[in-house]
Amino acid sequence: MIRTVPTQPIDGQKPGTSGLRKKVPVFQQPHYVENFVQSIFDTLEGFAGTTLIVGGDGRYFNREVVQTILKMAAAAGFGRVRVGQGGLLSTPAVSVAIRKHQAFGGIILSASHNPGGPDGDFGIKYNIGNGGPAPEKITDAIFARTRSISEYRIADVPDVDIDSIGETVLGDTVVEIVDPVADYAELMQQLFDFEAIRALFAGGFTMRFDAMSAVTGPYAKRILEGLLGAAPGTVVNDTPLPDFGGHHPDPNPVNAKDLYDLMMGPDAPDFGAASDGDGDRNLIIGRGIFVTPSDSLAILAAHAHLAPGYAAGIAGIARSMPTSLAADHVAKALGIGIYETPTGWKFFGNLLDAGLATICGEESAGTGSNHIREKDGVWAVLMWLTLLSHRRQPAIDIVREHWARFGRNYYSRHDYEAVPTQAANGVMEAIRAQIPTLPGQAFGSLTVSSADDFSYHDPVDGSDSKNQGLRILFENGSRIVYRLSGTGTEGATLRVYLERFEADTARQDLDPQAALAEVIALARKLGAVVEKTGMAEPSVVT
Ligand code: G16
Repeated sequence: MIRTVPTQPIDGQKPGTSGLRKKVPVFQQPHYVENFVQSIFDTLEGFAGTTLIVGGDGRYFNREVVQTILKMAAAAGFGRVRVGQGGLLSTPAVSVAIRKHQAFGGIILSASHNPGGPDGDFGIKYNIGNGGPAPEKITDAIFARTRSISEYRIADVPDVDIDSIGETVLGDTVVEIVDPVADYAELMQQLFDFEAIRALFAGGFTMRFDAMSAVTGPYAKRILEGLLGAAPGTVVNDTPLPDFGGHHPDPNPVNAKDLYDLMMGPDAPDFGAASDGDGDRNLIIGRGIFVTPSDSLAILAAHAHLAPGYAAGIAGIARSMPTSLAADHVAKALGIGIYETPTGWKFFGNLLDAGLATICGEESAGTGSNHIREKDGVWAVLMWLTLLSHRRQPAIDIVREHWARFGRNYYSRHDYEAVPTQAANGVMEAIRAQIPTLPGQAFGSLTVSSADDFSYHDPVDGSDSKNQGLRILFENGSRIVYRLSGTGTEGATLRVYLERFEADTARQDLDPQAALAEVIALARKLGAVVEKTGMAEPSVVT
């Protein structure tokens, strides 16, 4: 009943920042999915008879690929495969399940915040036994295998009914269709004081959670409206759709514009939040204030002890290099470690496993902790609700008090999307060439204190990651970072990260773009961004 199918290597199956991401039609080519999945299995050792977790964000092609993986996992000799009902599992829920059920690993089908549908994006990620994304040495090995693969193995069996909870036997493998929310909701109840949050809602606190027609709908509905008593209708766009209802499920003020406009308007509820395609990102908006992911990380780290799961305090904070320095001020005040890693959640895994960091975050709307090994959108919302239930203050006051105590790191990211790869590389090369001569130079009020091509030495396993972004630091605490995205699927995306520190409370309420104007102008000039990309303005400003 197991069929061995001859195949040939297919070009370009190199995992990026977060798994293999391509357009749907690329994944639909004959053998494309099978080659990649077999390459994952060929790279792993010692999984015979163990458990594999499988699920995705429900995007177009999710259901078909789940079936392929089930048949290939059976052929490969896994003992049990746990699949979310309907093929759904959020990325954090996969991480929870791997850890809770001591699974060998998990496969997540998602292209995260990228649009879905027949012409949209699809993706496959492999997570290891600690619940986190496979580290580079594994993704490199998977890629190497895709270049030499000559056959794959698949069980010749009918499709499994993935919509009904229960077990099916495929040869020696048990396929178990499970409630996608149960394990996740159970863990959240261990970490947070649900009674306290329930009391907040019972007191008339109002909220909108926009699930963006993606995977967090069922999670948010069950937890917020079901377990915490938020008013019915609090969770909107709560049904995961294959094309996300035509939305771009990237929770930022641009793509979650309805939520943003509501929160800035006269009828705003007390609190607003959104999550992305696969449920690992978060957007936090108070009435009248968008909280940048970098500020959110700093604020949550400063208050984590309020949640029962973190009552003993936190060991350290880790942030990706382009994330603002706001968290560093908190770490300093708390006397705990701060770790600066390359972009990519996988770099936090070792720090969390070793107990060096407890809370992690990224400017790209990711926040999380040692409860799993992924960033976690609903977790971030529950952290904020914990804080709001204790402080009983509007979010905007909490943010302003934070700035008054620690200073404000004005922050913005300018994305130049779908730029020809050569042009994007041209900007990077232009900056790289200037790095040796920049320190000491003054540009208006900005004097360069240092500039480098960021590289990371992992303090736990000793590995080194080079070329992780170009950074220019200024004497007044301002910073410019240039990086090429590792998650785009069209041309290149140039990201320019802009930051300025403001300690004076009288000047902490400016519009960020105005506050950053000098830094923005210099960043464009140094990289000759307009000339090289041909774009007068960035495509997305957040
Ligand atoms: C992924 C990674 C994140 C990273 C983000 C943006 O998030 O897991 O660590 O910050 O991509 O990466 P880039 O700047 O290279 O596009 P997700 O939510 O897409 O899995």
